[in-house]
Amino acid sequence: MLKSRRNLLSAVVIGLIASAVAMPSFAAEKKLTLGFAQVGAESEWRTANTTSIKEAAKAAGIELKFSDAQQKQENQIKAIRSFIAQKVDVIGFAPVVTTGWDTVLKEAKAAKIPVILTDRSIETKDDSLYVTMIGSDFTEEGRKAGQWLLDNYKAQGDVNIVELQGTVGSAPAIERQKGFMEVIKANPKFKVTRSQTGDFTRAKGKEVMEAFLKADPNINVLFAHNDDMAIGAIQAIEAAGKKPGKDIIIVSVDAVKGAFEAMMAGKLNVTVECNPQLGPQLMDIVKQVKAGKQLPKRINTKEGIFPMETAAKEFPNRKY
Ligand code: GYE
Repeated sequence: MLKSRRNLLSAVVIGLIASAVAMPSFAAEKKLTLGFAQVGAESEWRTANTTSIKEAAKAAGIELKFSDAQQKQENQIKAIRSFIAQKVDVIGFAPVVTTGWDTVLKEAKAAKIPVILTDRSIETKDDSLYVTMIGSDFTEEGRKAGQWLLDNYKAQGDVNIVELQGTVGSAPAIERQKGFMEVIKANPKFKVTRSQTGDFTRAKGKEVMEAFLKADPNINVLFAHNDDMAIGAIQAIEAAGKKPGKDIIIVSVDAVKGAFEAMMAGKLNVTVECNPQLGPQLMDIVKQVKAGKQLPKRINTKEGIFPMETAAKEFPNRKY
């Protein structure tokens, strides 16, 4: 009895010493927490982006606090403030628009929480407010869309182009438009006659295209800043008794599965790829930032372009 008590006691003592020794390494392995403020769930691209971030956080053993801002800047600002209050290790966010972030980012900086931008860039005079920005080159995407059009549309007379813009003030809307215009101005026959926002959604893409079709019976080309708006517009074009992909040539961006389906049905002519699978790269960067590594200010993702003729062959390989 006495002996076994002593044994028990020494076992407890050994246990305590072991756990004390194990303590520092246990502390070093503390899970990192990432607060991520997402734009919303406006498009197929966005839902694929969210899935990628959630899956990658799990795989990397990072605790993710996720917030959906429903495409509203004030909601993103609120989410960032709440991440600061919760003392997360790193904040990531995809800024819905480019301007208006300095105040909240200064608060994050004062709290010594590093910020990583994903997908969309911001405009600021103070580059120290974020560590790095990981995402696509939207201007280049716009150029690719414009170049495809110049190379493939056999213009007899003037080419009447309408444009469905993304969210007003967002980096992809500003830069895709810029890249597209930069390229098509090489041929003065190509003219953008109408341009309005469809906020990157199918419903608004459809609604605005309906208005375009009512106002103008002679539209030759639609340039949509994303596939969802193009898909909404396809419905409007069909409802107006026209053939999308033939009567009206459609050029869009993202290369989501829905666009491949539309291309295989002959209703969408081309989509420029924009890769939403930023999750694994983001988690890597979170770890590097916490390890004190120096990172470049901008990390670009690589992407291609898919014309209609390639859709059936590519479709089985598409991941989003
Ligand atoms: O093209 C669009 C989404 O910021 C790249 O946002 C992203 C864009 C994408 O809603 O579908």
